[in-house]
Amino acid sequence: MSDTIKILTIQDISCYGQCSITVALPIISAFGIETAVLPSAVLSTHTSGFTDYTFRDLTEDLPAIKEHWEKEDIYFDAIYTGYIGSIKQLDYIKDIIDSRLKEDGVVFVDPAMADYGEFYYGFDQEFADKMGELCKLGDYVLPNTTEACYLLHKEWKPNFTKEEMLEMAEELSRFTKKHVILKGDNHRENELGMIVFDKDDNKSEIVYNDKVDHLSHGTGDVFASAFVGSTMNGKTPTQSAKIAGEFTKKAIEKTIGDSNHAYGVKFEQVIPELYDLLKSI
Ligand code: PXL
Repeated sequence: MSDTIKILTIQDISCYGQCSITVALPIISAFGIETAVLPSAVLSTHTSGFTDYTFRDLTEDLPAIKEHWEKEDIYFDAIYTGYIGSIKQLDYIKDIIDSRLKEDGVVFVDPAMADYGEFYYGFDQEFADKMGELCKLGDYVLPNTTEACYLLHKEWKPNFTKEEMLEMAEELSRFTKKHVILKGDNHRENELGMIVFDKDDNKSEIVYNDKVDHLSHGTGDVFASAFVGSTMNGKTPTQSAKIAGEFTKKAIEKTIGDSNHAYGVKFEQVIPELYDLLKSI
């Protein structure tokens, strides 16, 4: 695995709950990649499934951190954004990409703002439209179907046909520079699909992993982190989608049956398998 790549991830710290930075930092590091973090907010827990969580908005820290990095001449090979703490941060993040990404650097945008047909608490259509502007800077954009529908101003439904998924991925091409990875293709009974759309060729491929019948939080972050790690290790988008999908599936499997674990997934227990997974695909 690579030992020279440096990436920055911008998303929240949910102190408890296995999502965002507490997932991205260990997973991307396990791929042999130096991972810097820029927290968009600090919360006591994530916002789904918990109540009365604390929320410290770090919006106004972003420009000062960027300025310090400019003085220190710190640059990144890739920037990966996830859950963002405020609409204003989307402008600050564009400035950080402009200023701190190497010339041939790549941008991953996970528009982490919604799932199962609804916005996470605090997000709305105005935020989604502005998130769409950030997506346009992305080389890889990784929405689930709910986020895709908000980006496209389309009605969400729990099940889309294969043709509808392929059409939606193509429509999302205006929200990426190169690739869309549209998650949540569930038209097959036993397999979960992802549409991997390549804007240059105007072509889609569908990558399938075995379905596991369990709902967990933070799986989008686990998937995106493994996708970033695989891609930065030279894998193609379809290979990275397969690796990230397998990794996420295995993490969910480790979690099933533990009634005290109704938040994130036990991805830590799959990290030892990462090297073999990366080699085998
Ligand atoms: O996993 C997405 C996520 C990230 N961060 C926070 C969240 C959520 C989803 O609910 O609440 C704070």
